[in-house]
Amino acid sequence: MSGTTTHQRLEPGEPSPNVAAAATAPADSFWAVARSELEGLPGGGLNIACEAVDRHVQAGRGATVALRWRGKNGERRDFSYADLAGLSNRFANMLRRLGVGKGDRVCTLAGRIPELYIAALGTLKAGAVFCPLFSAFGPEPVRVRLSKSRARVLVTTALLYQRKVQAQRNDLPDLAQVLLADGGGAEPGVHSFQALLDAESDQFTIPFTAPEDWALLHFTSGTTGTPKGAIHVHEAIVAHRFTGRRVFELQPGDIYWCTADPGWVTGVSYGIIAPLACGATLVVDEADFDARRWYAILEQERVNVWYTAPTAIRMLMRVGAEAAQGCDLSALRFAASVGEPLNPAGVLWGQEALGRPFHDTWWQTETGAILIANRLGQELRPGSMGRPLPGITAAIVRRRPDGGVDLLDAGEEGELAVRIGWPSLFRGYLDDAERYRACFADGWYLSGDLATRDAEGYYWFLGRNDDVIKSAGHLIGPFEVESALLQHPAVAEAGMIGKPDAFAGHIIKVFVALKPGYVASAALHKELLGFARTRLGPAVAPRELEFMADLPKTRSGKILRRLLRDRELGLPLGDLSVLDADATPTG
Ligand code: 6R9
Repeated sequence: MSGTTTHQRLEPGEPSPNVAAAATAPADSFWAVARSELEGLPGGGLNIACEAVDRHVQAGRGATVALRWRGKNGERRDFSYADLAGLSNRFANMLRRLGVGKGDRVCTLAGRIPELYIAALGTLKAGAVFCPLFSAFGPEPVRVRLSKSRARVLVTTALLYQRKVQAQRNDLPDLAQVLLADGGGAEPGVHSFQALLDAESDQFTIPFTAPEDWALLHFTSGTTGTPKGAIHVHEAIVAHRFTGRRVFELQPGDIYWCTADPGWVTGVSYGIIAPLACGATLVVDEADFDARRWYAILEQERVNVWYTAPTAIRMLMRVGAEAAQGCDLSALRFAASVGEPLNPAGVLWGQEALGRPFHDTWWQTETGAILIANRLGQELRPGSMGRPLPGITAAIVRRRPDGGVDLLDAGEEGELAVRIGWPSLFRGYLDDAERYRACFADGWYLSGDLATRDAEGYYWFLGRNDDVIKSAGHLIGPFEVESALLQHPAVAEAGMIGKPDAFAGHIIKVFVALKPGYVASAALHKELLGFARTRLGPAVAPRELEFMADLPKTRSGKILRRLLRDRELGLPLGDLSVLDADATPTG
């Protein structure tokens, strides 16, 4: 079970504070028009999977390929919209048989395998909440997320189950069923995904799901505390589809490839939902980054629209534009990027290598969909994230001590804020109403990103105002990393920073103070890095570790990670008045 909480708990379907405000926001009529383009369910209901899959079958597009899967070892499987409708119906029937229904959480822990996509859509059809976990997480982040989400069902593979979940089943009393994509288990409650699906009918009537019913749960990180579960509702599909059409200009039949893993928000909003909602063919590559493979996919699949990330772009740049030479990329109409700052060189390199510049886009787990972008047909400003989409009002603000915000002028640096009232704004952090409320002031959602706006309304990213980092595009919070190290008997204190890296953007570095009786040594250094990696998994593991006598802290005992970072980077150390006098950094 997740730990007890003192915070107010939102229940599925319960209106959250911003919803009422959203109804009166000026942008509302705009979104009402976007909403009217959707199919909906009888009686005013809305269901993401209906819009993403079933409506295309009903419109006679059932034979169009919805998902083209390319396996690690060269396998290829095509799933038409009709196939996907039938398979997700089977999954929804199976959930019903298992007693899993409205508001229940269904998690996946898997690479990019077809079962994940079937589970996601089937979960949404059943009115349950889809919660993806990244397959490169170690046992610790997996347990925390399964526990916090109170997952009833987990879809995974035999290997991932055995490595990351099995030993922790006793700590997960809510997890009643585990479905293995690659076979069954002798263990009770562990089933073969395929066998269960085969036993079900491919006909299913989606039960009524209200637009405000919970649909997606995405864990994300902040500076403090365990990961936060950002809740999205079925209404979010309005923004998914709208941005698919207005940013990517996706039409039925287009070939679209998003390289993001569905373990993170981009891989769900734009790696499953938006392209399907637009009737496109979604290309899914199971394999990890490989420049030649990627160019071959762009060429062979005749990809029209490509959505990737700065880390991948930097890796392609390293291999050199020559690798793309001789590839026929003439089908590519639009290339875009998200997740980290994309510098002008990356934008222009796209033009050189692919014949298309990369268009930067900005959004977050909490915003659910792209809000700011460089769009086709508008002037592209390399290095800028672009301009707010129609229906979105953004601003640069400064928080006032009284809890309100002041709007700043063009050219001034401040926090990027967005006027509430768009459909995919998150509706809460699971079990944490207080942290949710702290994201809003005076009718604005405060992003935590620092930026400026130029005279023409383009937004320019400056950094974050917290201690969270992006490593290879993955958002990582210090609490999780430091907590894992603190489990080692030798560790008294740990502080995480992001250290700039030419490819990953940042790598994780930790500073460690040892308990009395322990002595820093090369052997302990190696042991601690290995200890962290075993628990956290490769995606979240620190790459560098440094011993310190004491970590710099505020008088109230909070570790000053910014000071650690500035010191590491040789930057001026700024205002040290908050420092605890006994804990000035050594060395
Ligand atoms: C979609 C996603 C959100 C954070 C965000 C910001 C960073 C996203 C960016 C960008 C610079 C861009 N970020 N897009 N930074 N330029 N175009 O990535 O969601 O994982 O929640 O991360 O990513 O710092 O606040 P999420």
